[in-house]
Amino acid sequence: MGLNITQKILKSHLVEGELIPGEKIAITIDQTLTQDATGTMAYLEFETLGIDRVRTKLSVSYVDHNTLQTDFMNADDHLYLQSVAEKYGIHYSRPGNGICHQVHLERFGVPGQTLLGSDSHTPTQGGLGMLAIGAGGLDVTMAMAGQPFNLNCPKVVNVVLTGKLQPWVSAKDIILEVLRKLTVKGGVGKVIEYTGPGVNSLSVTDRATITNMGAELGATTSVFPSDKKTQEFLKAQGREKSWVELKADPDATYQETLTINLDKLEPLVAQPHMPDNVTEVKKLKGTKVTQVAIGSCTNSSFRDLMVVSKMLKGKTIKEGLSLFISPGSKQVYQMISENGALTSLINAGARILESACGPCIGMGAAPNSAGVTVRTFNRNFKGRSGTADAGSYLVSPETAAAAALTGEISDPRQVAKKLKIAVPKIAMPKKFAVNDNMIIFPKSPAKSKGVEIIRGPNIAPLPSFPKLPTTLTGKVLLKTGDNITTDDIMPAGAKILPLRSNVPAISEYVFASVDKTFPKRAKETGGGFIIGGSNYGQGSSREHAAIAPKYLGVKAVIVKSFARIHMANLINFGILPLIFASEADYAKVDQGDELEINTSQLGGEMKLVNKTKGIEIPVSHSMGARDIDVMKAGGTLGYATQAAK
Ligand code: MIC
Ligand code: SF4
Repeated sequence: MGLNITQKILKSHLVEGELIPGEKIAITIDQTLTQDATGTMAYLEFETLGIDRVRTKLSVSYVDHNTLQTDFMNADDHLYLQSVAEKYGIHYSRPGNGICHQVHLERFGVPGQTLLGSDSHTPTQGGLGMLAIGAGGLDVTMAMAGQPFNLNCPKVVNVVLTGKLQPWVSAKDIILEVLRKLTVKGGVGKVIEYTGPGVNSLSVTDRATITNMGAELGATTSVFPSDKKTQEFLKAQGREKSWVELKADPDATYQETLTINLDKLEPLVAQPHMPDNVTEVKKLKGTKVTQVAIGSCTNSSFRDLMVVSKMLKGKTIKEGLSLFISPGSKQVYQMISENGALTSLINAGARILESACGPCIGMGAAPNSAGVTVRTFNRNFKGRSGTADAGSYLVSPETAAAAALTGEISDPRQVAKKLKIAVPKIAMPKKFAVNDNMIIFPKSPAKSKGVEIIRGPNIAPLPSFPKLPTTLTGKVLLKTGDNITTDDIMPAGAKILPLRSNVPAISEYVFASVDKTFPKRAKETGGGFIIGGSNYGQGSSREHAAIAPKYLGVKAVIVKSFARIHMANLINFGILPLIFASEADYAKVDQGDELEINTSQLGGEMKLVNKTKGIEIPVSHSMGARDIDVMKAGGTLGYATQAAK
């Protein structure tokens, strides 16, 4: 039987299990990436393993999130990361070099290989035909140590693209349409594979916009074929040797199919506060906008910024709004600077930021109170922009530029007609500006040995956690509804992100935007339980959303369903992830109830005793045999040290 692309890559990397959807499997990992906000913790973990050098084909440590330096903390982290990279044979992409996913696409991604990254948008590399998966820092640490990555064998969804994108409609509109159809839970346990004649008309960076935001579907990853377009891209990056062809066999099968006719697609927008709250841009016409932000790992490629520059050339952005632009990489920045496109942006009134995540993670450029921000980003969760009551609308670069010109949410097709703007035709450059001077390449093992690790005062040692006790008791500290994000559990932003290397300090902000009293209450009662709805922990890969609650004494999280990466993070840090059998059972537990769970029988169904209500509630989990051993050992680090003995 023929194989699809996902099966081909999984098969060539499979070390355990069978390729049957839902089965536990393990695959080898060729490359890893970390970014600074998750990387410090991942390397603190790596240091505890006592290994001399990473055991991957390639590992890269990027600095792109914590670049606003309002005190010593972020700068100290950068030096820590650089020294760790030098010691352990890791490539180091210096601050200013760009956003991890954009730079990785340009300089390192390889079709057919596997990549594990401590960032949920790692699937961006699927645009190159790589099987690229986001994971918690500890999973990436173990991959750097040469361990296989454990996952549930995914179902594969075939998204067939037919037709051709119409003028002023672009790749972002495709993924917004997929989100509208499948929702933020629709991709859980699945890989989204793109096929069909429409693929051919999309460049590698267009494809990367789509695979990037596939993270918002909750998917394991998304992947495109590696074809002539991929070959041209790699050639223009001076990396043609990395190209291999990759396509699904003609008789490949899929568990689900979704067809999208590109001819019919219109400019779309995700409204506050969920990426799947999608409608047509024209329906929101006239909504006043106070900020436009263009950039992020979703839409900051050369093509995207060229489109914006062409639309703004010779014009001024509307009064009453600010336009922020962050180029995705130094390469993009250099190219728009050399060809004059940057000048048009500056002249139009754009506030140009460095090549980094910036406003996407609330690192500066927070909107005004109750502001409306139109962004080319991938997430619009409440408060993520840095302003609790602002509303974020996610759009394509075309729609963002139209908003910057008119001060309102406007359909770029109509704006172009009114302002007589020609359809921007941006050909992929024959040669990109390749200059790796901001990447520090690994030293020889002999030279690495002598490297001293630089540790600033905010870098706190990793707390250690005990083995799982046989009885877990305590109060329900918090009961939440559905779709709780990791931004809700462990917020980011300019104030909290610098504490990522300091677990005791960051734990003071757990659930800060949901219930400020959480940390205090948790500590007073000696920890307890969290009750959640469906898709609990969607969004980021940040393991701090597990470590910090663990530090506060959270023993188990009991929900209707989990998001993949967050559940893995809970297991990694020894928090029991349990699932209610029904909506009715979820209703039987209230905040403040006293609960008890016996953990001596971790196989299959378990009983949750609600002592306050005097009832027993059946709960289950989806941990495999290995996960159970990890859980018993109090988490992955405890498990790894036990296994090494
Ligand atoms: C995000 O977009 O939420 C982040 C910040 O990139 C996170 C990682 C983090 O929290 O450090 C992600 O997507 O995994
Ligand atoms: Fe950075 Fe935003 Fe991309 Fe996360 S989603 S990696 S914060 S640009």
